[in-house]
Amino acid sequence: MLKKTVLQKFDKELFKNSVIYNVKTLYRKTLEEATQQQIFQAVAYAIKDVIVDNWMNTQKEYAKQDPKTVYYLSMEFLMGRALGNNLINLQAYNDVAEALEDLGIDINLVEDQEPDPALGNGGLGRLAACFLDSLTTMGYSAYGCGIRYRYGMFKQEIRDGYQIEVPDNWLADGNPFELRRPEYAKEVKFGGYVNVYVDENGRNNFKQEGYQSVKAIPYDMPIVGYGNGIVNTLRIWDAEPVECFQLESFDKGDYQKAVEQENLARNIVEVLYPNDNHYAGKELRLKQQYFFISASVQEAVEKYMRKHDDIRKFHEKVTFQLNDTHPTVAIAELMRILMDDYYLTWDEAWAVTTKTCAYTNHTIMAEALEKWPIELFSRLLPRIYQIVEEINRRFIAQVSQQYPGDQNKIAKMAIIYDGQVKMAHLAIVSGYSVNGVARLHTEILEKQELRDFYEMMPEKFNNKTNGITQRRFLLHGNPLLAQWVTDHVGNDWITDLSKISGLKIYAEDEKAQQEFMNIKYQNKVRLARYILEHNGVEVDPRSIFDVQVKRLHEYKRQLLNILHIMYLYNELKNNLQLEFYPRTFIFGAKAAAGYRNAKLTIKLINAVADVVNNDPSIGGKIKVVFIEDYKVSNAEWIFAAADVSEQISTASKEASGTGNMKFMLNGALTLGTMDGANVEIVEEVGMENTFIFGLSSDEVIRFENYGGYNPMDIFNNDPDIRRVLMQLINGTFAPYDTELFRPLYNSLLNTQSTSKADMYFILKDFKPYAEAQRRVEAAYRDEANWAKSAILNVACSGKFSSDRTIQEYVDDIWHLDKVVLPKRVEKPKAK
Ligand code: T68
Repeated sequence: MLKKTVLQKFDKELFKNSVIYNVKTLYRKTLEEATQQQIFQAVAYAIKDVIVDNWMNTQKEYAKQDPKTVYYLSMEFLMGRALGNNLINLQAYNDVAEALEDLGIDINLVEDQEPDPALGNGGLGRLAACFLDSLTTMGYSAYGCGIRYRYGMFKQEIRDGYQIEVPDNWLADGNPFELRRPEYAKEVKFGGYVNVYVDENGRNNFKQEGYQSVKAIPYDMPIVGYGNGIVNTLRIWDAEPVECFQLESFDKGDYQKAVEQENLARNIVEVLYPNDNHYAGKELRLKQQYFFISASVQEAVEKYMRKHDDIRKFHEKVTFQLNDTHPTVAIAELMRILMDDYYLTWDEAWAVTTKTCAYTNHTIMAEALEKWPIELFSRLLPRIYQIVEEINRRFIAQVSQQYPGDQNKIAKMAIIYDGQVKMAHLAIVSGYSVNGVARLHTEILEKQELRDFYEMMPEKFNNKTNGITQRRFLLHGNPLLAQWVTDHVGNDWITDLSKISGLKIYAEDEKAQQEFMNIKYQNKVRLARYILEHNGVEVDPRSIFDVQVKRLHEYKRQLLNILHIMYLYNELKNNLQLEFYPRTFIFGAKAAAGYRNAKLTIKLINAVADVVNNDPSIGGKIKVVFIEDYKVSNAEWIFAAADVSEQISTASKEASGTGNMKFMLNGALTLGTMDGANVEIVEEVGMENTFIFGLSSDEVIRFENYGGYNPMDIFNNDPDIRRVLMQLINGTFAPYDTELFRPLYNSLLNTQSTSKADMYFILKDFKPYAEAQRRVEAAYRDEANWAKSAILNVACSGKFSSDRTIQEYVDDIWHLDKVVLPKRVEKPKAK
């Protein structure tokens, strides 16, 4: 057991004493007197103590071995709770559970006390968290760099069927795992103007003057590798006012400025923007971006220079991965530091920058593309804007040379055009790698969305299909199935998910099938209990659990799902004797606060739930549940309990999806379109173990290019669909306000001022979806065959580990060195 040699042995008695001691010194209480929250804090500090030793040791080793380091720059890290995950990765979960039991404490209750850090919206933020787990487990030197938002993603409450956003004060009780590092504070400058001075060497020196500044203070969170003693760092920046202005100095005219700076600092990290796949163009958002990027890039350069003397070789030891365009100002910030602080020439700085920065694209949705108005960008970041202008000028010269006389190329490709700064163009032109997040998505980027760039610089483009960490989403989230997998194939899958393919030989084994279905049943019971406690709805764990959990967005088509439920309900009401396998439809989704149709869809789901769940005539055959406040911690339980995984986005719109992989790993069968990573899931597990339906991405794109289709034809010719649509506006589900759902009806049938009717092809895909749902029901009736498919899904999920994804990033893009810690020699204890 190599693992035991690098880890300090878990000492149960020591741990128990440490918890008791922490409760005493933190709260002046005994264990019996302490609240649950206080016990959580005491346990977390006891664990942190162990982690910090490994953390120091890792960083010492990095200093010695000097490996190349990736800085994963991201506005979002959707970490989820740390305690359980840290225990899993320390391989101490069971030991700690036992030790706590000795003290009369239930580890589940302790875990449940931790606020769920939600510094992200959805897939993009959670991907960043999975990547940190994989990087660390695989022994790569990495920093996550982000923002310590005071308020993360809002908490969702459902009142009268509507979503209410409640602020998420996740730091209210303090965060036991973080460390404040004021010694690494950085100054970040906004506004003012740029002056040029010629220095004694005849060089132009650019100086930003008349600016406001903010102090960035880093907070470090440990990222624990699985069983290898390695601990990387998530560094999130808090903002504080700079101290140099005293309020007494107002008589010097600085008072106003001091107050403004104070407000700037207060506002900048206040809250995460709760929009996914949508760009709102808010000034404060650009401030957030530059704030954390400037601080992170400054620190990366300083750290490098503490050990090296030639900044021209920066890219040999450091790489920046830009998680979408949100951190793209890093390009200009690095150029600025190299030229203004280290006196590199433009060409020298450009040579370093273009070998340091790499960009990941996460969406082709037009409304998500970041385009900042020049006026705003140049006012807020005057020096950065100058640099972007120069990058643009040189790039346009290059385009003109390659495509002489082609003004259209310039119009399409310029970084600055039409009064806007296009961040994706800046990232592509200045980076050494551009990647999509699933094969289909990368193909669409190359052939459609970024075609001009792909033609000009094909060598930069590559695919990195997303992945998820099996440590959180199976080992921690589904302990029963994890143990069952280990019993059958050993435990290597924990760090090498390809090993899970060993399960294939059990797919047709009757005993294995029964054990699998029994575990699924127990997980459904666990979720049913959660639903009863949190929603007051009773659901039958013997029914099919059909689940769609993800952000609410029109392209993800929760509306298709609920319209189909309305249709099923009509079918049942028409014929109460209908053969119908009981089904529980489970939804979980947050809608961006200002997204009208998304919020109305939540109301519709709850309105349908109200009617269907309370109609005794259908004998409980359909239940509809909307799980409030979908987040990482309840997600783990939901995946574990799912039979059917709804992945029904309009083909071409979902870049990858990662929930689809979490369901698969937990043995749910995918009901989906050929979109994003679904394509690769089907390729791994076989069409026959999934339920695929609907338009292909090529068909969708063809319709889009030729002006869409006419949903009225479907409305007129299909009485089932017509009935469902009429129920949106005749009060069936809103008798008190028949007009309530009119906007949804209109989005499907009427061309809106800004969009086409049924932009997401819901009516076009409706009948194929209903047909696929019939296949699901038929398949579930054959329990042995269902179990076989479910086991095969688990067995074929190996590709979707983020360990595989990270290894591809390392091999093709980052070229990091693998770090192995020297084995610790355990001193023999004196008798
Ligand atoms: C998601 N994007 C993709 N964006 O939609 C999903 N956007 O297909 C993919 O699997 C995932 O990224 C990981 O690659 C997002 O989650 C956002 O959350 C977001 C946030 C801010 C602004 C724009």
